[in-house]
Amino acid sequence: MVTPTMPSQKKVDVVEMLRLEAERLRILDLKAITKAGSGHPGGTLSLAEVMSTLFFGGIFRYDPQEPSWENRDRLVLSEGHTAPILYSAFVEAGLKGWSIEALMDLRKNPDVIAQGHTTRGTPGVDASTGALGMGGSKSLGMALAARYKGLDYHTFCIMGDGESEEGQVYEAASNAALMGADNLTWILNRNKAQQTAGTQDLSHVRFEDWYKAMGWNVIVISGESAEPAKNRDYITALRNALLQAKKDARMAGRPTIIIADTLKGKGVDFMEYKNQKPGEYKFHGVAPTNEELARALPLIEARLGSPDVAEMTAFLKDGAVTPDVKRQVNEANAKALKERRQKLIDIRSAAKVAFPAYKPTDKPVGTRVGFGNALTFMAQQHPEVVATSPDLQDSVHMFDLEKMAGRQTKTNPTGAYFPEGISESDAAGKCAGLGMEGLIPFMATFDNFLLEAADELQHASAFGSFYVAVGTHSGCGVGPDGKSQMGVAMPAVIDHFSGVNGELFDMYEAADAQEAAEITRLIVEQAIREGRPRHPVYLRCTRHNIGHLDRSGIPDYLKKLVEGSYVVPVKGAKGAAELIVVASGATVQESLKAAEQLATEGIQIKVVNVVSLNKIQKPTSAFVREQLEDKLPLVTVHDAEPNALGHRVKDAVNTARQIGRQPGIVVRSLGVNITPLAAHVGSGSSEENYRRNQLDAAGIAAVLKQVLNK
Ligand SMILES: Cc1ncc(C[n+]2csc(CCOP(=O)(O)OP(=O)(O)O)c2C)c(N)n1
Ligand SMILES: [Mg+2]
Repeated sequence: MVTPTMPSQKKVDVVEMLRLEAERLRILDLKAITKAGSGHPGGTLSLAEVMSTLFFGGIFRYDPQEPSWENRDRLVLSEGHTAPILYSAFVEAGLKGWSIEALMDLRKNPDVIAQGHTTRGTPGVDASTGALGMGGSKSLGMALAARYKGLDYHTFCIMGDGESEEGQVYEAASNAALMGADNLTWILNRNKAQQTAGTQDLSHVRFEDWYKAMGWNVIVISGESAEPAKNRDYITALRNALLQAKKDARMAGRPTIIIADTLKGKGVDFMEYKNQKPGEYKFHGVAPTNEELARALPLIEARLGSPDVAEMTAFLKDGAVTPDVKRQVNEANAKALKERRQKLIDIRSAAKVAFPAYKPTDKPVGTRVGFGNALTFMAQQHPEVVATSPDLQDSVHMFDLEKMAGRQTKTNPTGAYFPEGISESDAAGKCAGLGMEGLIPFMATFDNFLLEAADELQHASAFGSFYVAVGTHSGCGVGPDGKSQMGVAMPAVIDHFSGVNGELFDMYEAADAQEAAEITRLIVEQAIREGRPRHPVYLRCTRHNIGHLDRSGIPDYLKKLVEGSYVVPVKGAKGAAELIVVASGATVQESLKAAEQLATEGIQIKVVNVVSLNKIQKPTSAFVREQLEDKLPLVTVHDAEPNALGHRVKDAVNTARQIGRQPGIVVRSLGVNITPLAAHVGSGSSEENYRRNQLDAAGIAAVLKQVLNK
């Protein structure tokens, strides 16, 4: 493996230069925050030495001319509010796109690159952060992607001590240890304080014990003082620890955490945290005034002195990779990537896997089965497909994928199944990291348990991460397990993350197992053909068994699937329809049965299957253009919270009006009633739960007749 550049000047005192550079970063950082008039000086000041050492101490591999160089090391600043100190390092490193002026535009408006919290798209920023607790999982996903793809980049993540109270940090730490992710190094900014209090006032965890107990390699270094001699010792220890962590990569079998024992506000006496009582420390989230800045700068400058400008400039330049090393790194990684890809293909080639092909007469199955079988097939075809499930691998049908492609462990880096404990947030965040590195990750759990990762899902849509979140066991059809296992809210939740036009989240729900398989194939093939989308994808499946639709009367079925909805022919229907039933998922077939029953009574119903509930409202959608009928009333049917589908169909009706059509109105939205005391859902058969919510064929037919006054 190629090692990164090292500051090469023989005569230069590297540690002293890093110390001086940390002080220069402090000055830039405080000036930017003061100018912005808002920000987090305390946390940023405690990270000055970390940034200086990472970027200029021969640790972090980067090319300032190509900030998104594919073989750069990765850095996730999980405590995203400390962004200005990272930006200051970018400026000093001469990262393309950055300048003092850009830094001084901090927080100015949504166009500036110096956003208040680190945001992807900014040169040098590898992950969007700011909602605390989420960066660790992303860093883990990035590190595991490197291992899977055979690449040698190292992933770093910086976290706050207060931030570490977030449960997801534990989830990610536990999984990183399980996976033996030794190409991953976390740096804990143990500066003793958080927003409203000292960290000891809100948590008594001893990080060294905690991480050791989880199986991490733990290094504690002391850096509470900016006094030059003490700070030199800190920087020396920090640099050695970071060098060691990189050296151990792919050998140690466990991730490293460097607990950097610092002080909040380090280096500016009146900004330092000094065991103030809760509520009394000022400089967490308050920018210095101009007067405070004027008092702070001399304190820093006194330790900085006046370093030789030419020497400093040369030293900073030396932090970057040289063209020679870059070439070697590129060559080595291109070769490794090619070899690994071939190996992944070879491993999978022997397995006999077929794409699902259900016939209408086949035994009913849950749509999850169609999804799981198709996923195994797609993973065989495309080694970019990887999968995880928080301890529900059996329920979500991912065991076959593991059998075919192997389980990812420290001794089996080619496994496409990435095991995960009962940690939905970490699973989702890890998938975001895997997706950022070009893989096609699927994360599956019960539909209801996706809610545990709601912050990650929202984050993925807001910041454009790609992975596929699959919710199986959806709706009240789950049956005997009862209400806590019934996912009914997720379609509405995801829809609300998907933007006005649904462009921030692709949503799919399958009406039968074949449809789940086709959607799975569609998602993978689109990502391969058109490149990874800049948004996540949601697929909703059932646990309970449902029959198979007869698609023989549906021409161009796959094209219709892409359009987001299609008309399902009703057997025995004659003449013009009197009402449109719009259904999604498992209730499509119940609606169809209801329509077939009513057809025998001379009542004509049109049935539309909505595959993507957030596509139908667009003016270009097949639903608006072709499937709505003038004046016909609409009834929506969904095994979910009723307004999810109901709301989008109403949107579609509005859109149709705007383009000059005369659709009828939505008269009823059938869905699941989870009122605590009403006993509409609970343990019992799927049929019974459907019956109680009028989601079964008989219930739907009764509602339709009532609406039509028949
Ligand atoms: C999920 C979440 N909750 C709350 C906040 C508000 N917040 C921003 S910084 C902070 C304290 C962080 O403390 P710590 O991790 O110790 O950071 P540092 O001391 O380095 O500033 C809080 C509560 C947030 N950004 N995200
Ligand atoms: Mg802190």
